[in-house]
Amino acid sequence: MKMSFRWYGERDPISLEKISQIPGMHGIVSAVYEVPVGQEWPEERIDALKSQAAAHGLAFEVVESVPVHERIKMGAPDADALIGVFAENLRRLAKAGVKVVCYNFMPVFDWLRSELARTLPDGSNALAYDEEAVLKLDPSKGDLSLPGWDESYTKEELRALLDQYKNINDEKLWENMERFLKKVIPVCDEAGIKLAIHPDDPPWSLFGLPRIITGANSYERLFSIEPSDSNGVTLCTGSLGADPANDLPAIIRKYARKIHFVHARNILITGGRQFQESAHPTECGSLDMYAIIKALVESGFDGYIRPDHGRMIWGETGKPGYGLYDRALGACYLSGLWEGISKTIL
Ligand code: DNO
Repeated sequence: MKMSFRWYGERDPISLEKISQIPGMHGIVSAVYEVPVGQEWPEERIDALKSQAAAHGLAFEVVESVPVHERIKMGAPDADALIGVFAENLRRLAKAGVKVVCYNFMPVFDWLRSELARTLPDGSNALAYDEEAVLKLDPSKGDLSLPGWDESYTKEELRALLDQYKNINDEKLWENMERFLKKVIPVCDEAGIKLAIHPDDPPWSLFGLPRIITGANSYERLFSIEPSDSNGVTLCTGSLGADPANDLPAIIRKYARKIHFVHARNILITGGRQFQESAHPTECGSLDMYAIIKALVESGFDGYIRPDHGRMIWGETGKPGYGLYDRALGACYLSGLWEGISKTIL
């Protein structure tokens, strides 16, 4: 297991020095965030990330994310050219020593929450999701401002995009994904990259948009498109776990070979389609983090793992979900679980 930490590049208020001081930290998870989606990443920018990380004793072997252009997801006429750009970025990343590339196939929105800073009884705050509140929002009116997704759309562009998706149902989105995977997985096989799709978050459809990576059934279909292990997943416990039907330890045991990257976070389910992000330990949320880590250890997982979506504690402010303190505590807790479990059972 290689413990990692997301770093948003030079604009990230959390320095590489601070990340390197977290015990047991192997490397960073980053990306060339400043290049617009659909364009090639300059090799100098990739190399710069690598050498910045190395200067702090950190590896740069995981990219999150190479974004998939909406026109690829829509199956537009220029999709093939855009898939070509995606593939070229994979080749360049492989050349710089990157091993795993995370991506997602969620139309328009990435992860979605109704609150970015819900105050918790202990005075900390966390991201929260309440379906009723989300459905009252009208994204085309600019009601939504989320830290996870591309905020560069104007209201008009967003409205046009939502309109274009009106003709795309789950089946069509699967077809477009198939077209994408058939082209990029052979490139991954050749270059030595493991592609790792992030599940939809939350794992169900919203605003009438199709969403297809939601649980074990989606994984069956995904792997049947391209059986190569390069066609793998980012197992995000908090995303899949928001749907109690997803038995995470069972999913891990069944698809271990396909899991290249883990986002290990806990959530507290507060009602039907309602949850808030909690601290990482089992006792703080609804997910059994011990059982999740045990399943990974017992399956021989030796990929990358990172804490995810910390609360804001000790007065910290910053990018919601991506402060230093709670994620650092999470990393230590996960490493502790890992050591305890592996020394007991192996
Ligand atoms: C949220 C993240 C997601 C993730 C992308 C992967 O915190 O887990 O934004 O990076 O969905 O493509």
